[in-house]
Amino acid sequence: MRATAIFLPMENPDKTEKIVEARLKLKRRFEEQMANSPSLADPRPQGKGPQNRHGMPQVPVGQTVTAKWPVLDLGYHPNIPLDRWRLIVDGEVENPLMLTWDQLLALPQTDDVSDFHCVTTWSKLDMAWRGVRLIDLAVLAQPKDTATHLMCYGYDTYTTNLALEEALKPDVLLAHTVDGQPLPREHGGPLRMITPQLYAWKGSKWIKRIEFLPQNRLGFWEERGYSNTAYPWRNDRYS
Ligand SMILES: Nc1nc2c(c(=O)[nH]1)N[C@H]1C(S)=C(S)[C@@H](COP(=O)(O)O)O[C@H]1N2
Ligand SMILES: [Mo]
Repeated sequence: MRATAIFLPMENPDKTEKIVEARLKLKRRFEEQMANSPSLADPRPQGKGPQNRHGMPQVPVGQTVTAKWPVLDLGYHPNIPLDRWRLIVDGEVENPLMLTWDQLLALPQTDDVSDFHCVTTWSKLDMAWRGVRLIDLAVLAQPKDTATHLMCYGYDTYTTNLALEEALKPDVLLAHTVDGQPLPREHGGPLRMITPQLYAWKGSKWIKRIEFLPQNRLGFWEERGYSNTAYPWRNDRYS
């Protein structure tokens, strides 16, 4: 992997303006697709319970609410000391990035409460996350117009793919804190992605690299028969 120079917008006011422009452009490009996506606009979403903040039934079809937080992964929990931790953003972008932990924490931080739906049928509601919105990082890397998807890589060799209209939603976070505590290692700490509007396997624990792609490519579970799209309110588990 190439190690590339990174600039952070707060270090350079000229570039800040460019970033603001890039953010608007990116938002506009996916706005319509996002608004019409199944987890926001399905006319017949499947599930039960009161509505979630997007008007979907709180508990998607086939899911059971759990108070516990099960651990699900490939069985290897990488240990990444913060001084050696790096996050790479590359691929179909104008400005590839490699961030240190301090640089990640210097980016705008977002708090959000969202639900977590695991394809193995448990859902954990109202999880309080803190981290960096993926879109806030994406605008710094400036995805090219040809970018359509992402591949996310974990330090444990996991991969998972996402369409950009899902990945750039405002509730998709690179989270380092949950319920006010540092994200535990077994849940993907120091940093993981969360995708509240898709099944949770789309959020890589121990995230290490985000590669923008000019076309879709399948990740670890997607290659093994899991759905490409993973919409919880459509019972969209397998392909
Ligand atoms: N790096 C990595 N991320 C991963 C996985 C994995 O094996 N490795 N498993 C996925 C699956 S299948 C699920 S359900 C969630 C589980 O997250 P949790 O263990 O924090 O509940 O993480 C997802 N992200
Ligand atoms: Mo899973």
